[in-house]
Amino acid sequence: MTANESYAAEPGPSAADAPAGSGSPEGRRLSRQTDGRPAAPVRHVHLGVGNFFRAHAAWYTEHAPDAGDWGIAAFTGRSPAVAEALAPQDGLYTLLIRGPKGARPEVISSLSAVHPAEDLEALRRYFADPAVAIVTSTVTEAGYRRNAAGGLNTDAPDVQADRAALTADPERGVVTTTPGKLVAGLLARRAAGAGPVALVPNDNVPENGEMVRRVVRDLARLVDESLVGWLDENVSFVTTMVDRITPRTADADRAEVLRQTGIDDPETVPTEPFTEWVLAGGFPAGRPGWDVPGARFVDDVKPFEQRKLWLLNGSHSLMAYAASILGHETVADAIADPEVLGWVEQWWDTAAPHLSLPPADVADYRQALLERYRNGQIRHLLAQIAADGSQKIPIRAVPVVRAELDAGRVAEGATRTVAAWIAHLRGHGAPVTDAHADEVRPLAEGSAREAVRRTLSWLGLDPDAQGGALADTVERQVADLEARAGS
Ligand code: CS2
Repeated sequence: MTANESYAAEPGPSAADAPAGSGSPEGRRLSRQTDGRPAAPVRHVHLGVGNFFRAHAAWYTEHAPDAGDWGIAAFTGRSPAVAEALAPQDGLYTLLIRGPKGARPEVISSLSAVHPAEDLEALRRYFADPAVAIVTSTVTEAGYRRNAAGGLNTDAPDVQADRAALTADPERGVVTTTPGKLVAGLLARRAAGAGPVALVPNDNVPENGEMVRRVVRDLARLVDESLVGWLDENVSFVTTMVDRITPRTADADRAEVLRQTGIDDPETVPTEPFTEWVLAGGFPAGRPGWDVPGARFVDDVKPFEQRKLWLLNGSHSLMAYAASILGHETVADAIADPEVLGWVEQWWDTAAPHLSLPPADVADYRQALLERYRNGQIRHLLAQIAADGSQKIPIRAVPVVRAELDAGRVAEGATRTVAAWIAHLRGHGAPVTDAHADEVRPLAEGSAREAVRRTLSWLGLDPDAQGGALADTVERQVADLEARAGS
């Protein structure tokens, strides 16, 4: 069965109906001896092991025909506890694939080792190993430490500290940022003569391969100019579009795994049946057969990236801000509200003409998205999606607002997402959690008019565009949403 065939198991009794005792922590723990494949030799390093990586790339490796040759060594990111929690279960965990009709647990064996983020000795050791061919990362948009122009933010104190540490001691300098770790690893690889490698970011950012190339080259230039030429010869930066809706783990997910399998897996990861991975770029030292479970290798990711960022992520952000103001908690709740559905459809109608994929593909994708959003087995919290709007709004909604302005229009379907974000920053709907909260929250202070003008300018949009119609429209939408708050 491929991942995109919907899983057709009949719903079982809910965990609440399970026989007494089956919900207790008496379940056994996962172990390679009884539940998974032997740990494969490490050929792939990952930075930022969270639920998404474990539902996505690790699943593709699990289903590659040569999985036994492609072990992953993963390093923690924002959830440092994962390394400790996975150790007693030999890196195994259960992926709970929640389709509309039921949930199917699957043990994933592809993580051969999990290290805490600060284990730089292990990181350098892997990079120096010629067997290691791939380095993936999912560290969120903010993790790459970019400035507004897309290069490395050399003013950030942690970037400066990494630069100083690597300049003073390239072999042992202590680094903390993602660009710092990649440069530290690449210095070790060059020193060991370990040959070419592919860096493969898996974050929802347009042209993510190019993004990583820029920040890595910028830091390399500051640390050791001669590394830049080596990078250009030896490192392939692969651009990707990644897609699989993966919420945070809830107690109900662990209870479902225990009920179905008798396994007590605190590291259960819930996900949906659908998955997509589109990649462009070379793998000079090889890669697993990820194409067999459905990954696509193309020359240009951009059409897929725009389709996904605008239609999926754009509507997610719209719902995260606007539907949470109406009191909805999850995507499935939100899309069941005809008013929210209308906003989402209006956004899609506005964005779709700016996509380059054939209209029939776009129509199919929209239909599939509605089915994915309506999957009530997935409790995807709007508050989770609302996080880090400062990184998301500029790439998910603003390009379409701008394309419409260029065509002489102020498109309400596109500006609503911006308006809803402004209302959110003003304290309505989902709480504000943002790596740049100190910068963006003040934008939305004061009267709605001031907030709109300041935020539009911050987003690089001219509030006076179309004779002031842009700011007027957004201000009216903010006022409408604020009037609905708590209603
Ligand atoms: C979501 C994404 O949290 C968010 O911002 O829009 O994580 C989304 O679920 C994934 O990109 C789906 O592939």
